Formats: sequence, structure tokens, C-alpha cells
Amino acid sequence: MAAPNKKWWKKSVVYQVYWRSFCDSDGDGYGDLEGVIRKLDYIRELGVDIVWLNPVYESPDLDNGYDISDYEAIMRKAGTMETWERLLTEVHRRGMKLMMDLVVNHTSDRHPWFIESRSSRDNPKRDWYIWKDAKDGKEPNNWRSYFSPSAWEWDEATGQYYFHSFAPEQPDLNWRNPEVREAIYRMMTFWLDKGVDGFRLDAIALLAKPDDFPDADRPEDIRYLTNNPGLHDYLREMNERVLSRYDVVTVGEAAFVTPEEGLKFVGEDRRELDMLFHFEICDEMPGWDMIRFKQIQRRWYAGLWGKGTNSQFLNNHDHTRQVTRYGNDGPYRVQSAKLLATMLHTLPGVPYIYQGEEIGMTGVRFDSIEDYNDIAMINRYAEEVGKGRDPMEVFRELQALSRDNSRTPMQWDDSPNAGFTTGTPWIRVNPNYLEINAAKDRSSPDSVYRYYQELIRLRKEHDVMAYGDFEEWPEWMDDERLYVYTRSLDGVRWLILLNHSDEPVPFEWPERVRSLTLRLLLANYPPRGDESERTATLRPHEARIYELLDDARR
Ligand code: TEU
Repeated sequence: MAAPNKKWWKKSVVYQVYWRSFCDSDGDGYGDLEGVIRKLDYIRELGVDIVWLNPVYESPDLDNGYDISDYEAIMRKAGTMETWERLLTEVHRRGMKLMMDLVVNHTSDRHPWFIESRSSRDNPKRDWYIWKDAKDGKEPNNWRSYFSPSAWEWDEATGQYYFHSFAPEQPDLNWRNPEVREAIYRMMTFWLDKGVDGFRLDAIALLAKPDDFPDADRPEDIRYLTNNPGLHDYLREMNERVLSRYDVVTVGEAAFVTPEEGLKFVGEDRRELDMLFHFEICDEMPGWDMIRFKQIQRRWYAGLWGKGTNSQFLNNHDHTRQVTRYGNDGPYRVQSAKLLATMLHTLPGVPYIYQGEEIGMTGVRFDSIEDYNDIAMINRYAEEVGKGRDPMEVFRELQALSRDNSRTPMQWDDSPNAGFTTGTPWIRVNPNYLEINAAKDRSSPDSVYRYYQELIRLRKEHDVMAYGDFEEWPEWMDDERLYVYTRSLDGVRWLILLNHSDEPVPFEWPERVRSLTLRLLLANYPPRGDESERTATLRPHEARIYELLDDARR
């Protein structure tokens, strides 16, 4: 297959900073931008190239910043514009780039645009949002939203419903209206002129809405919210009007896309976005499923390679920590965290690290719904309990995938509140911080943190990790425990061997490699001295990266 074109961001590693849970500099219990600045050396020492900062704009903060009330101001909890500017300077001073999270599908209901829009039916901004009359005295259609039972909210004052893909406090903008698009492009230009290096575009597959909002056959399957006609016209226009004028990188959060759909977002000849997050894993694979995971990787590689860029991630601020959800957070936590890292950093695509992943932080199980803050969980809990279900049963059901699993504070050290804050943290700290924390990891040569450093160093030194073709070894394609594949570029060939299971698994080297020399580049266990040329035994959650050398290259 054609190797991808080279661009600066294709060889990069992105680190996601969920700032409110990262580092609190002033003791108010919320992480803040000053706190992020303090920890930039930590991020830099990992080897990271791009920092993705979750939304910091002015917001009533009902959905943790994804409900923006002023796009050109900084939320008080986070800091001031002056601090933000200093953060940008400090990121750049360390040779890194800053990627801002931007929400353009919806605003907060407190945004002045919406306040005007809802003020009367003939307000000039009425059409900036999506308003519809009631149908037979009810909602215009039967769609659900992500966070509530209906995507429509009744507005008593003007006697119409407005549309919201998420909470009722997050009304969707009407992208059909050219004035809305102009206002968004102007706002993006404001940030680009300040020097940001790119955007993570929130819920970007939701921008376009259908003409007529037909009823869904199965309202519980909310795919209808995404990928509606017109979406790619908007993205092309955004690219032409804004993005193409700067040397920036974009990643779109694209729910419910297949590789065929995905290529429309990131195909390099289409001039829309650079990378995407698809959710075939995080939204649709509740627990680890090796066969399915391999199929997903295969399909996306076939669909995008040489044409557009994928991202590799298994968790973020919305999805439970990977070592808990997809690995082993018990006896093999360290090995498992390293195995997952090896996989994400050697599969084709740009790897994303979610804060705390690099020290193997785990999910959490708090005792009661009162300990949780996630609006998705709380609204769903109220809905289900409202139907008369047993509250404890509902609570238990929602716990495993609550978004708060990954939102607990970063565990810096073993001091109170894990060194995150001197005040009362906005969300409880995971009690395992005495055992799992950055200070401990950084001082131990075998830690998860050190392993991430090694992986990132390898990416910097070897183009094959970013640009190499991907090929699975056919003998293990259907294996439920082992994942075996190569990456190859210009005669350099790497082999990745992963045992994603709690048991030791025997491995027999195929005939065709017995004449090659294997040079071990990185592994999460010490090398065994007792392996023959024909067989090996992979220990639980063992990961190895080899370079394969034939005679000419030895
Ligand atoms: O999430 C969008 C979203 O739909 C996710 O909840 C979903 O689980 C998945 O990851 C994509 O299919 C974004 C933000 O990441 C989230 O924190 C916000 O709450 C949401 O948008 C609304 O802005």
C-alpha cells in the first residue's frame, strides 16, 4: 500500500489534559491553567509533542465545559486569558504544540446567541438554533438525545421546541444558517490568530440535521443524530475559510462512523480534517474482545492507509480507563498497562495518551450516586429510577461506564488528595493513589511511565512506527489471546508480539522467520534466557517489539 505523506503531526504523540482534574494551583479544588503550566515539564519529559486541552471557555460548566457561553473568554475556574496566553507560550517554549478542544455543534443555553434566539419568534437570531412547532401537541419527533429522553425541549415563552443532541442546556446551533457558520469561523480565526496549533472538534459528526426530522424506528439507537447530509459541505467550507490558512492540525470526534464514512472526514484529497476519533471500540466494544478489535483495526487500516490518518486510543475523559476496562487492573496492572501502550503506539495511527494513563491509573467505584458528577450518568440514573426501577440496581449498572471513571484527579504523589489540590477536590480522588502515583512511577526504572517514555523515544527515532505498512501474521489472525503483526518501511521490519491474556501462551516461530535475526527493541518483561529458536512462551500480558534483520542488514 502507498505510504502516507509526511506531515509534522503524523509522527507526533498527543497528550490529553483534562485540566479540571490535572493540577490545582490555588486550592479551590479544581485543576486550572496555572496548574497545567506547572506540570508542563512532566508532560515534556514524557516526550509528548501535542497537548490537547479540554474546553476552557466561559461556561456554566454543567457538562464540564462542553456547554460554552462565551467562546472568546476563559472560564473562571480555569484562570484568565492572561494565564491561557502564558500557557501557550510555555507550551511553545518547550517545543510542543497546543490543541484546543472546540465545541461548535452546540452552545450553552446561557450563550447570548441562545438568550436572544429564545427571546421571541421574530428575533434576528431565532434561526441560529433549531426551533420547531409541536406535532399533535407533542415533540416534533421521537428522537432521544445523548443525555436525556428527548432531543426536544419545550420553550413556554415562545411556544416552540428547540433541538439538543446532548442536555437541554446544550441547544444545537443551526449550521444551515450562513450567519452561524460565519460567526463560528470568525471565532476559530480569533484563536488561530492567537497562535493555537489546532483543534479537537467535539461531536463533529452531528453538525448537519435532516430536512424533516422523521421518527426513528428504534429511538434508542441514536445514530440518527450523526452523519446527516450536508455535514461534509460544512467541513469543507470550514477548511477553506479557516483551517487551510494556517499550519494546524485537527482531529474530529466522529461518532458512529465506519471506515468508509471516516475517509470522508480525513481523506487528504478532500480537505476537511486531518485525523479522527472513531468510536467502534469505545462506544461499541464494552469489554475486551480480541477478535473484534483485530477486525476493527484491519478494516480501518484498509480504509484509511495512505489516504488519511486514524487515531489510536482506548480511553479519554468520556471512557473508562483502559487498564480497567480493556486490560487487567489487578495483579497484572503494570504489565497490562504497558501492553496496551505497546499496542496503541505500534498500530497505524497517531497515539493519544489520556492523563494518568502513562502511570497506569485505574477506574473507580464510589459508594453512592452522590459521589458522582457526570451529567450523562446522573440524568440516566434519574430516568431509570423514575421508571420505578431499583435505585441500587441502576447505580451498579451505570458505575462501570460512568464517565467519572476517568475524571478522578491525577495522582501525583502520596500526599493528601494525591498532590492534586490542597483544598477539597471537586471529585473524589481514587483511593489507590498511595500505590499508583506519578512520583513513584518516575523514580522506578521499570514503571509504566518509563515504558511510555521508551515507546515515544522509539517513535521519534524510527519512521517505521508512524509510516510503516501494517501486516498481521496470518497464523494468529483468529487467536483470542495473541496479537502478532509487523510494521515495515523501506526494508525496516518490526514485529510486535502481544499476549493480551492472564495466562502464559506458547508461541511457535513460523518457519519463514527462523533464518532471521531478532533484535529485541522493547519489552515489558525482562528477556528470558531459555528460549529456543523455535518456540517461546509469552507471559501474561507480555509485549515485545523486535526488529527483524535478514543477513544483509544484520
Ligand atoms: O462527547 C460526544 C459523545 O457523544 C460522547 O459522549 C460519546 O460517548 C462518544 O465518545 C462519541 O460517540 C463530547 C465530549 O467528549 C463530551 O465530554 C461532551 O459531554 C459531549 O461531547 C457534549 O459536548
